[in-house]
Amino acid sequence: MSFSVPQSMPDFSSTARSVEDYVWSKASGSGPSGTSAGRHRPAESDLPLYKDKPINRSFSQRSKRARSTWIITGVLLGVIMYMLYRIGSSAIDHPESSWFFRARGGEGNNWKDRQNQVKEAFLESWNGYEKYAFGKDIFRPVAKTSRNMAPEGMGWIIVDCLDTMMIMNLEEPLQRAREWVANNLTYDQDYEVNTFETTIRMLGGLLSAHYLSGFDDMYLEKAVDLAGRLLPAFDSPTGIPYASVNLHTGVGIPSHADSGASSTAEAASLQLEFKYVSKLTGEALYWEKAEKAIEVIDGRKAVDGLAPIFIMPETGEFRGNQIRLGSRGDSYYEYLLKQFLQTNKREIIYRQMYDESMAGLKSRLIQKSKPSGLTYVAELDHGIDGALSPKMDHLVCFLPGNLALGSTEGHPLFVAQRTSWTVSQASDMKLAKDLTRTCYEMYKVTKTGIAPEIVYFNTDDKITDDISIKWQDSHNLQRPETVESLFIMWRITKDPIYREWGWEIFDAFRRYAHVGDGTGYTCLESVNEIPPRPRDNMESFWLAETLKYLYLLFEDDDSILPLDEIVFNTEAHPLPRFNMEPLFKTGWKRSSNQPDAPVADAP
Ligand code: DMJ
Repeated sequence: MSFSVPQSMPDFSSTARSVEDYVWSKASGSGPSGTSAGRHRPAESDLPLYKDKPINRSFSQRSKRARSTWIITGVLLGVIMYMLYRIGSSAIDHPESSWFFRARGGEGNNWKDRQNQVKEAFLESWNGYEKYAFGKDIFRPVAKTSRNMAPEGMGWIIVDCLDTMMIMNLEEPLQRAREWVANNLTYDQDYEVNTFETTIRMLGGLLSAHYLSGFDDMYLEKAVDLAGRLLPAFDSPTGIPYASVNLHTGVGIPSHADSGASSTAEAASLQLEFKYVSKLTGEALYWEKAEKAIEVIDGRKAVDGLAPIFIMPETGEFRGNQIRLGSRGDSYYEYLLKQFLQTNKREIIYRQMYDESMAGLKSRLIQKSKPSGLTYVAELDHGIDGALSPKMDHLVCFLPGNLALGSTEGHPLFVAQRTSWTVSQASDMKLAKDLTRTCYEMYKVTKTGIAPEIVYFNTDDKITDDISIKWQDSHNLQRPETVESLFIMWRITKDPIYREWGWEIFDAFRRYAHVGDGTGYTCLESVNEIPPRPRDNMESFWLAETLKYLYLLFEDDDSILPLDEIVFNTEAHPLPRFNMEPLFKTGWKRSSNQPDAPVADAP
């Protein structure tokens, strides 16, 4: 089997897709040609039925033809470049002063090489995992030990990084990973999982692997099985998902902490995955359950779109009044925007909610530190009218990338500015730039050059440091949010500073988080100790997100995973944008007095 990064995205609106939608609308009786005389209407227990679907084979064939053309063009260009280089360097004794050297950008033009170094870091981490922990959910690279979370393992690390291997063209390890998934992975286990984490990492990972592999049904089969096992999490009186669910018994379980409340981010960051399962299976149930959660949250009418971070599945009421864009709040805002993008900007309701929240963010949470005036996002510990806390989680650093994505909808900045460029778009982009700088500074201020989990910004005129770190917050968990934003900022603005910052961050990981004996990279106890003590663990998102985003940051070809054609889920798993018609629609309306929004044009 040969894997390569797709040169074009599958097109759900293609002729093949129309046939597919037709077949599926007939089969499910839910489309425009609804009645299905003589056809079997699938009951819920019949899933998965996707095996019967016609598959858009032309995608991989098109991709092969495009590859051949690129290879020939690439070889020719390579020969020409080599000849020019020889001419330039033989004419002048000191090549570094030659026109050709300068034209290449001097020492700076080494992004391919840097990208390869990221790939090597991935391979080293993977090889350590494969040698000492293959198939296990948790890997301690220093002790070289491992263990499972579920009795038979969840595929926690393997499934989370399948698509990174595809993107990096790591064919052999990918084959071994695929075999493990095909032969060893079962989700039929009497085990209670976190609904959100399992959805974004496992379901998202399988869906993305299905998509990037050119629709390998093995991954989809596992995904649909898992989605069915996760669905009972939504069976609360309100439709707000429970924090956990037992994969075998199919029982949703309220959080054991927080008085049974679900976190708002967790309840509202399942939609991209479940909606894509609906699209692939033609079965509306996943869609409906997932969107219901957003309807309930919107019904609580959070002031200025800033939702408290806990919500009760039993009543649909917020619990407490803490508001933040860090832990338990973050991806609620991310998925508002991305739901709008995922369905090709048809579901304007999510764009409205997102815009409302971003306006609330700007008016209530954005602050400047002293003395340097770094822009940061404060928290509200005591409700919307309470005092601001200058604490910011590293998790918030997803926000600059998200703001940039919302500003241009994934298009390059110069394109967006040419077509229509509103005050609000410009303001989102400005904030995105300012916050990206702040997130970078969170790395620069530490002794290792690696960011801690949480920082505090200074608001006092007498203190000279903008950023301070409490010892209990000084650990690093290999989190991706800053490099995620750097990647998006680079793609959208093309300002090379974002690549340079990403390289500095990667270099700091190599210096201080590298285990050193071929087992990869570890979390750290404190980013302000040299040498740092390992917090012996490799997070699955080190492979799934951090290294993937760094690799993509150093990729020159923007047609690889183009931001205006795909959406990354919150675990960095790319999923295609698609048209929801004819089978699906937004099944709810906002209860607040929102003006009717114009219907967005399909792209
Ligand atoms: C990941 O699982 C996801 O990015 C999630 O949205 C936040 N936490 C981790 C990474 O930090």
